[in-house]
Amino acid sequence: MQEKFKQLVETASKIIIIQADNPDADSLGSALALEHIVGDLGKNVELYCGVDMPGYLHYMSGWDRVKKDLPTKFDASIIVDASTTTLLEKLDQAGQLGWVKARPTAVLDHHAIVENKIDFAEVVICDGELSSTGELIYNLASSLGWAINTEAGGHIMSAILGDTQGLTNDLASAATYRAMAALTEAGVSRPLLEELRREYSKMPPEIFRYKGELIARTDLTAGGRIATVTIPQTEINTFSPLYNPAPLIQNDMLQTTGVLLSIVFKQYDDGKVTAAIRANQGAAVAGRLAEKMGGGGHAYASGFKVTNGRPFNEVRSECLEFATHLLDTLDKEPSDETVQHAIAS
Ligand SMILES: [Mn+2]
Repeated sequence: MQEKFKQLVETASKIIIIQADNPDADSLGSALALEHIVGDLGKNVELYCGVDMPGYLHYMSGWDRVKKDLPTKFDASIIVDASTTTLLEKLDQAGQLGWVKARPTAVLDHHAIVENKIDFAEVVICDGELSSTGELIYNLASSLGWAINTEAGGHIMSAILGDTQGLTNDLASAATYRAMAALTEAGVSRPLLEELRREYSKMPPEIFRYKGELIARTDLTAGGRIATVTIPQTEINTFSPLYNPAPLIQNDMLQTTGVLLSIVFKQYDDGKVTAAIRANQGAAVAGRLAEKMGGGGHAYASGFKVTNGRPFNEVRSECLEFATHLLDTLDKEPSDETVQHAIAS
C-alpha cells in the first residue's frame, strides 16, 4: 500500500487534501503537514473541507488555506482522518463527490472499525493501532524518505497532541512518544505550540459568564453518574459563533465526583437535536450510546444527530435510558471499539 501511495503522489501534479465534515486538530494537522511534505516533492497542493475550521484550531498556521470549494481541476486526492463516506456529506450535497471518485484517491486514517467505508479509494492506509493520522503520516513520510520540515513537524505534533489529549489518553503508545521525541529533536517546540493553542482557545468575558449559567443548569441524573445540559436555539445563535458551548463545559462535568458521562444536547427550532457525549475512564460507552441513537464516535467521545422531527423530550429520555442501562451493565459487556460514523458537532 505504501508503494501505491507513493505512486499516486508521484504521478499527480495537483493534489487535493480532503478533511471530513468533523475537522479537529488531527485532521487539520494532518492536512497541513501533508501540504508541506507533498509540496516539498514539487506538487501543487490544495486543502478542502466542507465546513469552516472551528476557531479553536486557528492556532495552526495555514488553517485559512483550507477552502470550502473543491477546485475543478486536480489529479488525485488524499482523504485524511476519515474512512467513512458518511462524513463526506457536504461534498456529496455539492455534487462534487463524483469529481473525487473519478480520480485516484488515497485514504490515510486510524479508525479501527468503520461503517459506510469509502469504497472508491485505490489506496487505503488505515492503522487502528496508531494514536492519530498525524502519527501515521509521520511514519509514512519517514519510511518513504520524504522530508518533514519543521512546519510539517509542528503540524504533526499538534495532530498527535489533539487525538491523545496532550499524550494523556491511552491512544498514546511508546511509538507515539518516540515520534514526539524525534520531532522535538528536529526542532519542533511543544511549549510554543501549547502557548499558541491556549491563546486561541481563550474565551471572551461573556462566554465566561455563560459558562456559569450552563453549570447552574446542569442536571445530574442516574444517581449522579450522568451530567446533562440542554442548549436551546436562542443560545446557539448568541454564543455558538463565539465559542462552542459543549467543550466549554464538558470537561468540568467529567471532573465532578461520581460523573461518568456528560451529554450536551442542542435543541434547534427546526426540530433537529444533536448531542455531544463524553465519557470518563472506566465508562467507555460513549461510542455504543451514540450508535444506539443513530450516531457514532469513539469509546470516550461521540455524538449523534436526530433530524426526523422526534420531539426533544422523547429523544432526551431515550438517550438517558440507554445511557443508564449501559452504565448499569458496565462490567458485563466488552468495552467499545472505535467506531466512526457521523459525529454531531
Ligand atoms: Mn484522528
